[in-house]
Amino acid sequence: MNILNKILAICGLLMLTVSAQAAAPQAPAVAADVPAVASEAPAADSAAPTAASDGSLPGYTPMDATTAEVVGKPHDKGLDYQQQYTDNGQTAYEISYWVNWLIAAISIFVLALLFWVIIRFNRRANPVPSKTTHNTFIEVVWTLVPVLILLAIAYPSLNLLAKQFKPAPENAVTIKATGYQWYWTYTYPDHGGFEIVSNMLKEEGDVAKGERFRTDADGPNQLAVDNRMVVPAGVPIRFQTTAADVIHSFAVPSLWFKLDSVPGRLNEKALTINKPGLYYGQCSELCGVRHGYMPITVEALPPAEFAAWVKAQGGKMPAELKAEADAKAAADKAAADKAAAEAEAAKAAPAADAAPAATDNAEAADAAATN
Ligand SMILES: [Cu+2]
Repeated sequence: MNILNKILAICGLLMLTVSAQAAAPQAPAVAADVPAVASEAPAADSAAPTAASDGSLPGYTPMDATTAEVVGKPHDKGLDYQQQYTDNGQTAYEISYWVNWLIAAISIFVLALLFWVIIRFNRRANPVPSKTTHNTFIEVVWTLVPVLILLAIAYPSLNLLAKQFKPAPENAVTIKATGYQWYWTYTYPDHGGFEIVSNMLKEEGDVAKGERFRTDADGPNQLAVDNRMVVPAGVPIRFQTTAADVIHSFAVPSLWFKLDSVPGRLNEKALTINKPGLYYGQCSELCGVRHGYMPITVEALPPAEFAAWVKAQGGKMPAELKAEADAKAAADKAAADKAAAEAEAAKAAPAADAAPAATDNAEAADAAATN
């Protein structure tokens, strides 16, 4: 990244810092007073197989953050946007850079004009000013050029907007994130509907003896979680989010999105993650005292490994579920056919049925009389 982009990034950063300080000066102190236990959710779904202390399950080992492709964690001298791992993110990243360049060029041009006017046309240098009030050529230019510039920005922007609103294809994998005060749960409706509860991992000194704490393999401090949102890479995902209590916001900058999680609403977004890896994010809507302690870890796995993880969680792949549903439908149909055939047979021989029914009625009358 060159000097100009760095300057722009520093200005942006300064503005952000100022507004963040104004908005939440006390946040960490308040959060530290609150007993951490209050936010704890049950560690895992009861239907899922029991996880080992490092979160591993039979058939699945969590991706190691010290060796895997890791995005979204802070690093030294990081000023740029996070690297992008979706097609839309990549496009948006490029548009942003292009527009930043354009803004810089226009600013420099206007500044140069100002200096030129100050130096060339001050009272001393230009004692007799021109009385010119109109110049058709210049007026046409300063109207047309801005229009062309705006069109050049609008076309790719609207194109990107349209792509971002494009719904997920029919065969996309549905994953639903629900925000709670203060953790996330991830549900997999296409894979049997199991649910993962995801809490931030605490540091070694902050947990009771025997409790799981964060290691470098889990990820950075305050970003690592006990159970990650595992997704397939290179496959379209229909990501949905909602909340159970207050408004949260699911944000993963390296996947170029932030989607509000609103109680009673289901917000949806289509995305395809281009590469396996670990993607970190955080809740991005002030949602209470522990708002800063509900991070997001997305683990994108190659589809075969994702299938193994689903199995390890006690879930089933859509093809398996479909085969089961088909088999059940076939069995139900066979049973219904059999019942219909029996009814048909009964209708054909009504005398045979009538006799036992009469006996039953006689027995019932006898019983009533005795009582
Ligand atoms: Cu939140």
